[in-house]
Amino acid sequence: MYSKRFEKEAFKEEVKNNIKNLYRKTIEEATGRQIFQAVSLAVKETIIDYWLATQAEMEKEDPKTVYYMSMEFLMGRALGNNLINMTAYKEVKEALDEMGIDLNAVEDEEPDPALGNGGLGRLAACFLDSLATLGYPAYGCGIRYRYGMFKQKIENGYQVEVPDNWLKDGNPFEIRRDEYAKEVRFGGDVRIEYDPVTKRNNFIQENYSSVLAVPYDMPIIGYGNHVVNTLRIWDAEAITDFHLDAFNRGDYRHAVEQENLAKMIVDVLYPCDDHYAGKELRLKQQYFFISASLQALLVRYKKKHDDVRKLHEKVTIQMNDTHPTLAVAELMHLLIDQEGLEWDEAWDVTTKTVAYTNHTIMAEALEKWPVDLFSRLLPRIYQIIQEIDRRFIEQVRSRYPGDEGRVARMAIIRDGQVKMAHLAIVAGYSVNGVARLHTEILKHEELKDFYDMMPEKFNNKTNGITQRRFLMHGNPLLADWVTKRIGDGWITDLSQMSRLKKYVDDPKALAEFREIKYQNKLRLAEYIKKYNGIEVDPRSIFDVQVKRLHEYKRQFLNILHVMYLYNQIKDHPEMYFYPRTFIFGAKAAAGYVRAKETIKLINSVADVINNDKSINGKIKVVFIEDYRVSNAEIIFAAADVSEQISTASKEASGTGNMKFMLNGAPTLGTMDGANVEIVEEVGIENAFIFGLSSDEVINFENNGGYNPADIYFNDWDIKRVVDQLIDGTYSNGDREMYRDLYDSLVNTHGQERADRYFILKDFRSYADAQKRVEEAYKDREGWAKKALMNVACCGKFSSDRTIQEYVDDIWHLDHIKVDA
Ligand code: HBZ
Repeated sequence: MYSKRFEKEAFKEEVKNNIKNLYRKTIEEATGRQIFQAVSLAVKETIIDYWLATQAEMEKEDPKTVYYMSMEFLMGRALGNNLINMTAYKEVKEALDEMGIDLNAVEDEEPDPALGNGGLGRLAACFLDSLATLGYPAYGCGIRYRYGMFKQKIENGYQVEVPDNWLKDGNPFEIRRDEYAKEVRFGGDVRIEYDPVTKRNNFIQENYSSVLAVPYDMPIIGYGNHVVNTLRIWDAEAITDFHLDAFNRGDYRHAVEQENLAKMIVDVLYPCDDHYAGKELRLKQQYFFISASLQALLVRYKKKHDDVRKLHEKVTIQMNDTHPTLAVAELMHLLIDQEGLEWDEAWDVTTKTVAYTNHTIMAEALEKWPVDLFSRLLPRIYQIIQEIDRRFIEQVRSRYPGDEGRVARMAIIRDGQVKMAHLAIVAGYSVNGVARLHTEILKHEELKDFYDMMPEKFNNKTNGITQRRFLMHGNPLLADWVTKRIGDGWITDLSQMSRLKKYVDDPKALAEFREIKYQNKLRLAEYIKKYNGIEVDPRSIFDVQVKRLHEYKRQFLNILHVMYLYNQIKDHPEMYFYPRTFIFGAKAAAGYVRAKETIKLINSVADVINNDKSINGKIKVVFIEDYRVSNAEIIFAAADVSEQISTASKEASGTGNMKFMLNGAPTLGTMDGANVEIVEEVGIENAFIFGLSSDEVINFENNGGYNPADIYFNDWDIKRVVDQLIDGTYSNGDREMYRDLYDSLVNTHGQERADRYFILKDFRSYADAQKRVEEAYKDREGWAKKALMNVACCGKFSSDRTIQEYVDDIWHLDHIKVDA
C-alpha cells in the first residue's frame, strides 16, 4: 500500500520541489537540516492521507477511545520511526541514495524531541506506538514544552545543563489546530449564585487569569495497518483582547500578566524524575493541559452523543502517574458546572471514566500540594476535592468505625496538603502498578489501606517496550537476521521470538549472531571515539548502565566496583582479567546534588583509569554525554551486559532492562521491578542475579536499617575503596570533593540513615556476580547462547502485550480498521 504511495520517482521529485519551494535551493546547496525538513514534509504528505482515513473511520464507527493523559511523552525522533511503521524505510533509503542523500545522515539532523524525563515518558511513547499498531483508537494528551529535557554537557567531569530548543527550526510533523483552542482559567474567586429556575447553586469563577490553550497534533503511525492516531500537545498563548471579558478589557496590567503566564506555563519540562518539587508552575502546567484536554474531549464526545451521563461508554482516561490527577476534579467541574449534572451523576460518570497508573513507591516522589497554594490557584477545583474528600471519609468511617488512624492515613486532604495519589485511587476505576513485584508492594505495603478497602480496583500491568523502535530501527542487523531465521511475524507479535530457541545449538547461527553484536559494538565504539575521544576495544566486554541518575538505581555501586577492580589489577598485574569497557549514560536532575557528584565521580574514575598505561587498557570507563532516545538505540544494540542494579523494591519496573534483553544483553541485576519477570522468562542461568531481595530490604527499612560499619570495618577491600573517596586518589589530592558521597555510605546524617540504598550491603554479592559474568564471557559460544536466549525469551516484554492487557482488563476499547 504505502509502497504505491512511495513511488520512487514521484517521491524524489517531491523532495526536490520541497527544497526549491521552502528554501529556493537545489539539493546540492541545501543544508542537512533543510534536507531533513524537505524529506519529512514529503513523508508527511502520505501520513496525512492515512490520518484522514483513520479519522473518517472513527467518525463512522464511533469506537470507544482511550485518552492517555501524561505530562511527558518521550517520543524520540520521528522520521525514521514513521518510515519503519509505514513499511517504507528501505524504499525511501533507496530513493534518497539515488539522489546522493544518506538517510541516516538525514535522520541525524532531526532534533530528538525530549518531552520527558525517563521511563515514564518513554513508556507513554511506546504505548502510543502499540495502540496504533494494534488498531485501537487513542489520543495522547500532553504539553508542547518549548524546552524539553535539557541537553547534557560534561565539562571538567561535571554535568552542565544546556537548554533544549527543539522547536528552533520548526517541527515538520506537527499540525497546529487553532479551531480546537480552549480557554483555561486560573485563580480568582468562586461566587455561589442560586438559580431559582434550576433550583441549583451555580459556581461562578471570577477575577481569574486565563490563557489560551492551542493544540498541536502529531501523527502516531501504526505498523503496516494505516492507522494513524494523534498525540495532541498543548501550547499556551495569551488571550487576545477579543477574548477578554468586560472586566479584563482595557486592563493593561492584567493583559501583560496573562501574556507572561502563557509564556511561562509551557516553557519548560521539569527535569525531576521520582522527586516532587512542589512548584506552583508545575501545578499550573498540570491544570493547563488537563483542562484543555478534557474540554476538547467533551466537545468531541458531544458532537455524536447528547447524554454525558454515558461518557464512559465511549471514553476512558488513563492517568500516567498522579501528574494528571486533576482530571478527576476537572471532569467533575465540567460535568456539574457546565453540563448541569448533579453531584452523584457526575461522580458516577467520573469514576467509570478515569483510571490511574502508579510508577513509584518512593515517598519523595508523591505529589502533595499545599492547600493554600492549591486553593488559591484552583479555587473551584479545590472545592470539588474537598467535597470528594468529605464523602470519602464518611465512607471510610462507616466501613471502619472508630478507626481514626485509618481515616488520617487515607484522607485526600490532610495536614494542609492535597494528596494526589489518594484522589487518583478514590476516583479511579482501576489502579495499576507496572510490574508484578511493584503491584504486590503497592497492595501490601504502600497502598495497603486502599487495597483493603477496594481490592477490586488493583491490578498489574507489567511494562513493555516497542520492538519497532528498539530492534527494527535501532538494530537493523539483528532485526534482519531474526527475520531471515523466523520470518517477520515478530514485528507485530514479539512472542514469535521464541522460535529462535532452536538456534542456540546451531554453531553457524551463533556465529552470525555474534558477528552482529560485534558490528554493533564497532558502531558504538565509533560513536564513543567521535563524541568522547576515547578508544575502546570492541572485543572487550561492553558493560552498560544507562538510565536516569538516581541513588536508588545505584550507579554509585557500579563505579565503586570499578574502583575495586582497578585496585585488584594494580595489586596483581599478572592476574587474569578479561578486558571490560564500563559504559555509563545518565542525566541528573539539575538540583540533585548527590546525583551530580556521582557523575563527577564516574568521570574522575574514568580519567584516572583510562590514562593509566600500566593496566594495558584492561578497563576503560566511558561516560556518554547526553544520554537520550537517539543514542540509546545505538547503545542497547551494542551492549554485552545490562546493569539493572537498583536496591530491591525501589525500581517499579524498569524498561531499559527490556530493551537490553531484546538486543541480546543478559541482565546483571537485583530481583527488582521487571527484572523478576525477565529472569522468569529467560531462566536464572541466563542472567546474573545478586543482592538483597525486596523483602529483605523492606524488612531492614521497617526495623531502622542496617549498620554499614559492620561491613566497612570488616571487609578490607570495601574499606579501601570507600576510603579512596576521601584520600584524593580520584580528585587530584582533594579530600573534600567526594566527602558527601563517602558520608552517605558510612555516616548517618540527621534523618538520613547511612547507606540508605544498601550499597555496601550488596557490594560483595555484586562483585561475585561480576566475577560470574567474566567467567561466562570467556566461553564465547556459551555467552552467545545466553545472549540469544535473551532475545528468544523477550516476547512478554513488548508493549503490544502490555497494551492488549490494558485493553482487555481496563479500557475495553473497540478495534478500528483502516482500508487504504
Ligand atoms: O517509570 C519510572 C520508574 O522509575 C520505572 O521503574 C518504570 O519502569 C517507568 C515506567 O513505568 N518512573 C519515572 O520515569 N518517573 C518519572 O520520570 C517522573 C517524572 C516526573 C515526576 C515524577 C516521576 O514528577
